[in-house]
Amino acid sequence: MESTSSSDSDGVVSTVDRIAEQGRMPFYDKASAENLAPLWRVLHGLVTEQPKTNAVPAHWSYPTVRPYLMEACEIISTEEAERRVLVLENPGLRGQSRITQSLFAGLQIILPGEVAPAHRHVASALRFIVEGSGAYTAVAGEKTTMEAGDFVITPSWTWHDHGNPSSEPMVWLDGLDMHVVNLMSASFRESGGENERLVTRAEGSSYAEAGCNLLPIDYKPASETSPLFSYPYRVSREALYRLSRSRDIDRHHAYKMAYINPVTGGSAMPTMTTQIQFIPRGFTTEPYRSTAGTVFSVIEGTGRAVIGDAIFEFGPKDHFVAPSWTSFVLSADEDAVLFSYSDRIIQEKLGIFRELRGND
Ligand code: 1HN
Repeated sequence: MESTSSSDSDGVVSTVDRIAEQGRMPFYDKASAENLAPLWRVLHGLVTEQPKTNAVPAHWSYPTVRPYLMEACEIISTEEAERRVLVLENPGLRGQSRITQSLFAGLQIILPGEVAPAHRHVASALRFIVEGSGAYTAVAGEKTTMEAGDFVITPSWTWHDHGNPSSEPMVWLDGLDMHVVNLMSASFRESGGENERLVTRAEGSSYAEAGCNLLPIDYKPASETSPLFSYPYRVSREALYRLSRSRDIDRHHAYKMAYINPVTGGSAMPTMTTQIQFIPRGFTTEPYRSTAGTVFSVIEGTGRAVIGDAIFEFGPKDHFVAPSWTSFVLSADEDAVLFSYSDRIIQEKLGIFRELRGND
């Protein structure tokens, strides 16, 4: 083998290799002083044979998490926190605010009467509503009132604030792509004042313009992100149940649909793939893995997620994560509906997405 690596395929460094490497140390030291480093010492760690990630399968049960959200409300206001969010930290990536290598996930709670001030950032955000109804988010001057199961988008660099005029706390999952933005050192953020909170369009304007398979004849997209910034649960749920009556079940995904941008037919968001699936009671999917680590939010039902070596019993409002290239199966004890998001769309645009159905 004409490998330049100093270890064999089992990572065992031979005595001969070690002595040779000792002899090269003066060169390494000299080169280092000129900001030069030998690739051959790091090559196989940089270009791995298979996807490698420190992210591990993980599960956040809502009955465990909810008291922490409530306690967070006692120790800090939304005003002081700006956004009162508990980050879902992958246990293999602690301290990095990552649920996978590329994705952020957090649970945000907003109490009755609270307002989260306007700001904007290059990072795109998705909200998936976990609990409550009647709070709103305002995006680019248009309010949308949210309820559990709704999927709401904050496109890159749009002003957004949230408020809860209802009488119940509201909790949602925040998914953001800021680790991708930061990878490319492309982040900007601004805080807003009163002007940025002004509502300039009637609630429902976006839906009227783009939500009915019709578009105004002079329609010009503002960005690559879907102009529909709210996808109500009652619509998505109905679509899933209708699909389950019109199609054969998919062995690996049961009934799964992607949220789309109605203008392009492509992904609703340019940086995060967002999907919803229905797994009928008693069904178990066959093993599946992809290079897109995926975050799941359980809307309805109970069941089991086997992700790599981990087994999670899930119920409504739970969250779990399947890291890149880790095989998983999902089973439902009761009819289950799951929302999920990943960086798949970025990988597809770069031509690097891979998936595997079944075990190898
Ligand atoms: C953010 O702006 C929101 O606008 C939520 O509600 C979560 C996490 C990290 C960075 C910005 C929001 C966020 C966030």
